[in-house]
Amino acid sequence: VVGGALSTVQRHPWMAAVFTRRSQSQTPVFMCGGSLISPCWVLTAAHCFPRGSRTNKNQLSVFLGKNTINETDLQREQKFRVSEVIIHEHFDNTDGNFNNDIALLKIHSSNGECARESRSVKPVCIPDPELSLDDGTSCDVTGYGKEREGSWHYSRHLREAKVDVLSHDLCSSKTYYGNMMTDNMLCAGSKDWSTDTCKGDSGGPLVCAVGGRAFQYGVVSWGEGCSRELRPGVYTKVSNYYHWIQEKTGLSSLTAT
Ligand code: 4AZ
Repeated sequence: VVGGALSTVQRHPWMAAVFTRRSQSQTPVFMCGGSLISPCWVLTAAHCFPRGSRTNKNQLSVFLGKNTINETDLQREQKFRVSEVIIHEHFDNTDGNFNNDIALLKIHSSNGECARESRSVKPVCIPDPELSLDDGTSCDVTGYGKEREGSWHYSRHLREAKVDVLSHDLCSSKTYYGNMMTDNMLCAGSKDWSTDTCKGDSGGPLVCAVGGRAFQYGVVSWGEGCSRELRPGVYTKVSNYYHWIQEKTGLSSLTAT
């Protein structure tokens, strides 16, 4: 996250951190963000799992309640294995096309349980296609990604920033992203281009308050650089996938909070 502030999982208790290890013996390395949408399911980005290489579910682990990437906080953290990786069947980024950049992870702990709700762990609501979002709405992005485009490393701590949702017409205008924007994407930035998501934030949530509840409207997907003028962050438009999420998870209600 660029231009944001230090955050905590207590403020964003749906925040998930996805790790992978290249071989059985190696220690897990941070890979992507994600969000808890029900006790057993984490939403993330499809492009986090390039061509099967990191799709091996046995190599993945998911942490909830994590404030700092390289530290373990036994008080707050919950650690999970992944029993299913569901990548959207129409995700295909062979030519840098990020349409349908969405994936689901089914999680279970070493004793077979799903997430336990606490002050640091709580699912976010998913908006149904009817719950539209007004252009200009201010939303929160959170992640453990880079704090500047040119940074050599990710942030060690969870960070947050505010971004405004921009109209689809503006995002798909020639001076912005033109036809790279599909109807399954939304873009968001700040008026002075000072805040944005960045490398390492992928898969994490863009969350907007509607009627006093936190709804996840976006999954961090792509953008040209970070915090560049006329180059807002692009997010998978989660409400378009409400029925897909229902179908894949078997959950009837996605408004748990
Ligand atoms: C990335 O490479 C990435 N500024 C994520 C978000 C954005 C750009 C790049 C948006 O994962």
